[in-house]
Amino acid sequence: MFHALIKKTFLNNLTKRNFASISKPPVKLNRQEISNRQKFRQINPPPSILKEIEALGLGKPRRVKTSRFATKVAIVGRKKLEHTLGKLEIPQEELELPHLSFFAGAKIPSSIPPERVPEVAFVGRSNVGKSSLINALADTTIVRTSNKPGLTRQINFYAASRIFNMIDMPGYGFAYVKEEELIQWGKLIETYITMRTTLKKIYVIIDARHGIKLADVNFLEMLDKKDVKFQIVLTKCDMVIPPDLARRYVVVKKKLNQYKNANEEPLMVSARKKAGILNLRKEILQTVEALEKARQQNKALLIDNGRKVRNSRHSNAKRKKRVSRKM
Ligand SMILES: Nc1nc2c(ncn2[C@@H]2O[C@H](COP(=O)(O)OP(=O)(O)OP(=O)(O)O)[C@@H](O)[C@H]2O)c(=O)[nH]1
Ligand SMILES: [Mg+2]
Repeated sequence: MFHALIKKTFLNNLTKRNFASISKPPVKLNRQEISNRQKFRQINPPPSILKEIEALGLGKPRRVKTSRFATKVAIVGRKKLEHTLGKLEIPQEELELPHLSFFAGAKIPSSIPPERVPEVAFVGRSNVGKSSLINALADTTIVRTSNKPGLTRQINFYAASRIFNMIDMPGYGFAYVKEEELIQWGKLIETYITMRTTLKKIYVIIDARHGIKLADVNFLEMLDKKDVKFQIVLTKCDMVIPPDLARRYVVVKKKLNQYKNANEEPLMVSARKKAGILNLRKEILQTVEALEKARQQNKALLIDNGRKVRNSRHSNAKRKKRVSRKM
């Protein structure tokens, strides 16, 4: 009797739970999600963007199954695309940034260092890849990065050979920090942005997989209010397949129309693959008015390397001659 009662209540609970799960609202949410994705997939990006993505080596290669046990990495339709778009090459200038060194960290507005040279700052949601991008740009590893969000907890100032500064900011929209600390970060970032007269531009880093999120919108609105120029940079582009990356570019570019201080064209990069980095380097050098200096330094470097190569070849030839004479 007791057994039968337990069985009955168990069955009752089971059916109740089943009904509960059937009548749950997430089904509606799912439909919404699907339709958003469908809308995204319906975007037809212009061929010039696809060409740029392919030529810069951005975008995740699709894995194509070749046999039951092996997979071959290939960019699907690459040949077809090459056929329709022509040769996939975009000339890029081989530029290097000056040597980077850390010189100050600020947790409170009073510890922000005095203004000296032009500055560019990197801002974005936590864990989006700001610190990794600075490393890739300056071809260094001095900026600390982590796969856990919330690593950079102060404004870090890096000097690029006393010509300009690169600033690594703490991420916004990070949920696992005490509210007090979040408010403190917010104040710190806002003070720096509004007071700094040497700040030339803010690079707002956006994850190419997710696009512009609510936390980004709030930040961009603040930049517009404070009249600060900014450039959107889509990063982690190695994690999105080329057609979706092109669609993301289209969506982000359209959203930028509503901000008066935004550069019209978003840039696309991958810090991991070092793709699109040369374009961003050029943009930064132009912003801090150091492009000509960098060009001259690069020329000098090229000439130096050329001499070294010629000298070593020369000495190799001499050595060979000496050896053959001895023989
Ligand atoms: N695949 C890929 N991963 C990246 C790229 N850039 C950064 N990452 C990874 O993303 C994670 C976060 O990178 P960080 O540079 O520390 O990000 P952050 O924005 O400085 O993070 P916070 O300082 O916590 O705000 C690390 O695991 C990086 O290796 C990229 O271009 N491609
Ligand atoms: Mg960081």
